[in-house]
Amino acid sequence: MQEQVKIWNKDIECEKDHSKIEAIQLDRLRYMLNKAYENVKFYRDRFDGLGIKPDQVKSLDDLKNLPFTTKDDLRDNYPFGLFAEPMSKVVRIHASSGTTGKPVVAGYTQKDLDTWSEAIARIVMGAGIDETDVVQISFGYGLFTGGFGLHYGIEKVGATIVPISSGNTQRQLMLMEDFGATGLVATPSYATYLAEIIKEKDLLKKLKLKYGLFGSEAMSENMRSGLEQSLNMLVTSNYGLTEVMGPGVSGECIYKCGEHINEDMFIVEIIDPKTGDMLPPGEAGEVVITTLAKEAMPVIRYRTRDISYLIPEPCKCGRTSYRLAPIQGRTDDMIKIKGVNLFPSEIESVVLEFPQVSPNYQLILRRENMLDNLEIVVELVDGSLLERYSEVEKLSREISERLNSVLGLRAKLRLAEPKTIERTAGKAKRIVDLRDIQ
Ligand code: DLL
Repeated sequence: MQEQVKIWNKDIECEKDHSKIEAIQLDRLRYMLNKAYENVKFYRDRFDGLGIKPDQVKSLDDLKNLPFTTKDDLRDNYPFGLFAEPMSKVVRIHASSGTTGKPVVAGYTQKDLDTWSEAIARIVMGAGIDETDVVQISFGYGLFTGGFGLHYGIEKVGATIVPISSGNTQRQLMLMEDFGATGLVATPSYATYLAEIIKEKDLLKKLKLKYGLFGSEAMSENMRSGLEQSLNMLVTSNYGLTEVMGPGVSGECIYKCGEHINEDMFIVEIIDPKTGDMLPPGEAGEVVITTLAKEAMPVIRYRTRDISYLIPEPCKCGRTSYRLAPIQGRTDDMIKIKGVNLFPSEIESVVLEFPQVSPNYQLILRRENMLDNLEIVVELVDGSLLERYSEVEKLSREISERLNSVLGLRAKLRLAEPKTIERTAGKAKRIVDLRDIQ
């Protein structure tokens, strides 16, 4: 069936004259900079230290003269040091899960929550959702921004929400069938797990799924097409991070050709991670985000560590906003093996070309003889293959050759029994780094 283009806020999303959006951006940027300077000691000290006054920013181009904000800056100001509003105006706190140390905290005023719902309403409608849909939200509801973040935007477009949160997979599937969910909101990893059980139980024919709105982690094209097939749905990705709001920065429309940025709410730049210089559209580098519409916690030039590039051309859906290409990975997840730099998603993409392997994999890093070594562990779809030695050998050889020819990567490959890699209801842990504990 031909998918229909749906647009929540035509005035903003389809503005033909991009200079009008840029005028909004500049206006909001100048307001936000002054507010951050007046109310947040961290920004005031930093600007004063560099001899910069917010009023010196006269054009969007001047943004490049402003200092970056990093995750360490957020940690140093934990928990509420970057808030630009008194706590009496802050109505919600979220925080990133952060595996070590203190989490990154985000605060929201009532107006921020309204802005957030608007950002999400545009994204989910772009991905196909409207008031006729029943959407199961399988993101965690809690400090994580995913559950609550998607919730209010989906409610705003009038869809029926099933706020089941993450985990309890059997119950997820029962309600998915009983309530006739047409939309699923989850991480691609959790969707992969759900798809696995759906296949085992032969449930697909009982489900009405049409749209998968996935985010919070990278998803290769091969992972996407696998999910589209196994769940018989249109899969889009949407992007965001706790530091600047949560989900809502950008999202793919039904044409899946880059994520439309909510440009009146965020300025997204791409920089060279080494030099900090701004890069032109089309060139990949680190995503840097400035918030334009956050009251409680404005963030100036936040270095996300995510790698992507900008696509300026208008999309055939009618939206004119710049798009963000799929996030390739995070600079801190980049693996360097024998002089080759790689993101997990690149390895994923090659491995998933082979129908004999499932989308469950792990990358194990070890240090041997002073060198970093990578072992790629991939689960087989059919465990009985392991009993047929020559077939295993052949498949291993084919995958290894493909990894070498596409990525220049020579790594140990292990084909594992099905279900030996831990499943997750949230973000998958792809990299297991054993280098420091050997
Ligand atoms: O993951 C916010 C979110 C929730 C986005 C739900 C989309 C859907 P954090 O936990 O702070 O926030 O993690 C942010 O996750 O810097 C990226 O590295 C990664 N990430 C988020 N969305 C995508 C995506 C949420 N669509 C970090 N593709 C970000 C690739 C993503 N990576």
